[in-house]
Amino acid sequence: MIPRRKTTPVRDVPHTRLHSDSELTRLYMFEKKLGKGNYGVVYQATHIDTQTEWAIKEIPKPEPGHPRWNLLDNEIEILQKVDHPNIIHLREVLHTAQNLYLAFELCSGGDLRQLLKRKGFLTEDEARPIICSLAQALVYLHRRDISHRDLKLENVLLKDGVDGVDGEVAPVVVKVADFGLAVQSDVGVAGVGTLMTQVCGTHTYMAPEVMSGRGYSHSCDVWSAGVIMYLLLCGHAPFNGKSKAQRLERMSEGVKFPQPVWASISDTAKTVLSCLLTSDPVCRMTAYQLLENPWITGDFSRPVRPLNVQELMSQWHREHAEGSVSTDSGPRADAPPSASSTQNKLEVNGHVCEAPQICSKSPADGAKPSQPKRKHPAARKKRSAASTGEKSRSRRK
Ligand code: PIT
Repeated sequence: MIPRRKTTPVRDVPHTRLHSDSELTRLYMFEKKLGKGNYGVVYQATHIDTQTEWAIKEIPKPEPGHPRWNLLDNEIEILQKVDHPNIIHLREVLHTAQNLYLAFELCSGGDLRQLLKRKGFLTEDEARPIICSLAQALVYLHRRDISHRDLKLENVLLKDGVDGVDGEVAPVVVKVADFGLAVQSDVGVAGVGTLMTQVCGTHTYMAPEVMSGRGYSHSCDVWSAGVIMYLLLCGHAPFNGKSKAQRLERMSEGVKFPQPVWASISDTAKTVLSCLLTSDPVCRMTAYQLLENPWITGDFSRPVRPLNVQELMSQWHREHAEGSVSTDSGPRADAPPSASSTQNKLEVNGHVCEAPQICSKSPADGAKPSQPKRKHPAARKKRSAASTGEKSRSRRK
C-alpha cells in the first residue's frame, strides 16, 4: 500500500525582488534561448558569482488580479514542494516590475520530442530507462497527491546530450518539467475521493476520462506516460481521429499495434502499453505498478502482482474456484463485499470495469523461470534485451 501524504514540506526557494531587468543581468548572464513553453521563454544563463549554469524561464507578469496569477502561484507552490532526481529543480524565483523569472537546473539535452524527431523511434533498451525515470517521477508526485496533467514529449527534458557512438542513444537522465497545469489536491482527493473535471492538457496525450469531461485523477498522467512510451517505440501516436468522438471510440477499443515496427517489439512491452492505455481509469495500471513490471525490472521470475481491482477479483475467483466454492449457495463468508463478476465485466463497489485486462498474466515472452534475475534499472548497469530472453529490435535508423 502506498503511504498517503500528510502535508508536503515546502523547500526554501529564495525569492528575490529586483528593481530592474539590468539588476537581473548583473546576477545572471543570459545566453541562448532553450525553448518556449506555456507563457514564457526559457534561456540558458550563467550565474555570474558562482559561474554555474542555469535555465531561466521569463514570464511576463499578468495584470494585478488577473486569474493567471492563481495559476502562476500554484505552479510555483508545487515546484517548491518537489525534490526528486527526475523532476526539474527550481533554484530561485526573481521578480522585476514586468517579469517573473524562474531559475531552474540546466537541462542541456533538449526534450524527448526533439530526440524522437532525430531518431524516428527508440529501441526498447533505449526507451526503458526513460519510462522507468518517468514512472519514478510519477510515483513521487502521485504519493503527494500531485497530478501533472500535461505530460508530453516536450515536457520531459534530457539533462545532457544523448548521442552516443553509432547513433545509439547514450544513457539518459530525464526530468519532468512544466508544472503550469499541475494540481495538488487535498489528501486523498485526486487519488480516490472527489475527482477533477477541468478539461486540460494536450489532445494526443489526453486520457479519455479527461477528454470526455468525466471526473479524473492521477491516473490521467499514467495514460499520458503510455502515449509517451508508444510514441518512443514506434514514432506514431496511438490514437488518432477526425473528431473527439472518433478518438474516444478508438481509445475505448483499446490500443493497437499496426505499424510494421511492432513486429520486433516484445509482447511484454505491448502488454505494458495495453495496461497504461486502458481506457477505464480504475482498471488502468498505476505508476507504482509500472515500476514493478518485468519490462522495467527485467525480473520475469516473480509472478506479476494483480494490477487493479478487476485483476484482484479475478485472482480471488481463480483461487477459490476449485471444489470448495459453490457459486449457487450464496456468497462465501470471505467473499469480497459488493463485488460480482460476469464474463467480461466486473463490478466492484458499484464500479464496472469494462474490458478484461491481461496485465497480470505472466508475460508469454521471455518468462522462463530459469532466467537470471536482473536488478532494477536504477541499480544496475545497462544490459541488453537479449540477456533477458526478450525479443527486441537491434535496429538503428
Ligand atoms: C528547458 C531547460 C531547462 C529547464 C526548463 C526548460 C524548465 C522548464 C519549466 C517550465 C515550467 C515549469 C517547470 C520547468 O513549471 O533546464 O528547456 O513552466
